[in-house]
Amino acid sequence: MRDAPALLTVRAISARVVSVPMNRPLWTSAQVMRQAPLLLVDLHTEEGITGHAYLFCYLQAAGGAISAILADVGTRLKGKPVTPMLLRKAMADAARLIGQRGIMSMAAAGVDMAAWDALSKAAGLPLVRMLGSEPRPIQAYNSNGLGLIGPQEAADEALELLEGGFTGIKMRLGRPTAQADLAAVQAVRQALPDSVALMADYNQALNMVDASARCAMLDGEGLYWIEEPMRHDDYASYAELRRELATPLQIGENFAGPKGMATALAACCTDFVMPDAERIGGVSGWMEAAALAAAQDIPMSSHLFPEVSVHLLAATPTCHWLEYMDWASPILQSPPEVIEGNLTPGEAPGSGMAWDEEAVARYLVG
Ligand code: SMN
Ligand code: MG
Repeated sequence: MRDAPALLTVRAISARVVSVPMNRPLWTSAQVMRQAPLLLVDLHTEEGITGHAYLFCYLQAAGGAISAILADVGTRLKGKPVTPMLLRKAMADAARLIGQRGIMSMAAAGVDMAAWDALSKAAGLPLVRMLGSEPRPIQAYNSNGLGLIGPQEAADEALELLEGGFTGIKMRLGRPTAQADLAAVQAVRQALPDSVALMADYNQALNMVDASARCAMLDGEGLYWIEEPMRHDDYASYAELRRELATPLQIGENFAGPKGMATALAACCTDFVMPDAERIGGVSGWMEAAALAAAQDIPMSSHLFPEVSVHLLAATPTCHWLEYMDWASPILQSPPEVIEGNLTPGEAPGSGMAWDEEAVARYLVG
């Protein structure tokens, strides 16, 4: 019996770094960003279909580094079938000595997401249908802006962020004093209608002692979740903090693959999870993580990448909230639309992303 023919075969992988100005700066306790460094990944096939994915690189230099890794490792993928499981194994093998962490895992996630995009296009199906589900509206919270600004400014910006009918928004925390954070939370909460969920993100600003005091201070302030108050992987401290608080805890953007999430869940340290497509292992890693969350009935939200995440969440049994950022919108031919606070996966084959080449040329940096 001869082998079944491959649907698609990898011809090449190419990547470009763009630096896209943000409409609203991302002002976190760790870093202020005014430009989004994105790596646009294209997986070219012998059959003429190209799979697209982008990575958010945090530092522009990381974009160049991941691009160089893909140029090197990508040659190993040439001639292989576009089968996510096989490509994942090839990427893992290529990273066995350096380690499957950090930018190596981001590179692998980029290949995985681009492969799923190409496969879905070959099948003529949107990604959500390839994953066994179907398009439906997913509630989104507006995560643009709302950095470490003063209470009045924050309250004003919060109201602006409701445009599009959002039923949730996220503010950043981790100002120099607990009092300054409290004043900002109170001002924003008071300005928003009660029906709007207000999430808050510390970006790992606090140690356990401060987290305990500062989160207790915010516990009765109507926050929907408190995100990453401490170092992301100190699960024992998160478990302790969780026992002290009524407000749900949220972590997940730093889970390193589904195994990282499994370790966190075993520690019973969080109420909600929000994996990040590029750190959890692309589409393949996400679906494994979704199974873990489903097995324990943990509500699962997304981190960044609204374009792909809307497909993933629609195929996630414990789907919770989609994090909406507009950072990639300027370089996309059809950016996702927010309608009555929801994003809905389209019926176009793949993840629905196509580069606006004129815009890409404008923002190209590597
Ligand atoms: C965040 C921080 C830095 C870059 C992107 C996103 C943030 C979030 O932690 O959850 O939105
Ligand atoms: Mg966060």
